[in-house]
Amino acid sequence: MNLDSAEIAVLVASVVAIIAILWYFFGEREKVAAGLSDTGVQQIKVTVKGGYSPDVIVVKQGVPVRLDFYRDETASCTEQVIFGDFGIARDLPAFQTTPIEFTPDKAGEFTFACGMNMVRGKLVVER
Ligand SMILES: [Cu+2]
Repeated sequence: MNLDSAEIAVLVASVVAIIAILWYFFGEREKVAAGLSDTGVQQIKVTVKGGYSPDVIVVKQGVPVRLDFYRDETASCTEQVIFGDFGIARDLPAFQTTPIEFTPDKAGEFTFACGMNMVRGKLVVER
């Protein structure tokens, strides 16, 4: 089989597109451990823009957590963030930092999401 350069270009573009799609759905998410502040609070900044960055946050059980959600957009989708497992629902005003503070009392993986459950992140609580 002989391929001319245009066919090769299409083939290469297709393979790149497929890899990009696989990466998008199955690639490693941005996993970040919260840092420990002087006051003993596990603190991390989360940027909200079409998603959460980082979207996998690792914390320790039984230590106070402070998640500083900075919402860098006005899209109504992300105007609320909900930690259902911890009974937290908070409005995130645009272009402001909204701290969410709680102490995770149980270990495991807990999803947090926008009010419509479309944009999601994961809080990993380690023992
Ligand atoms: Cu949404």
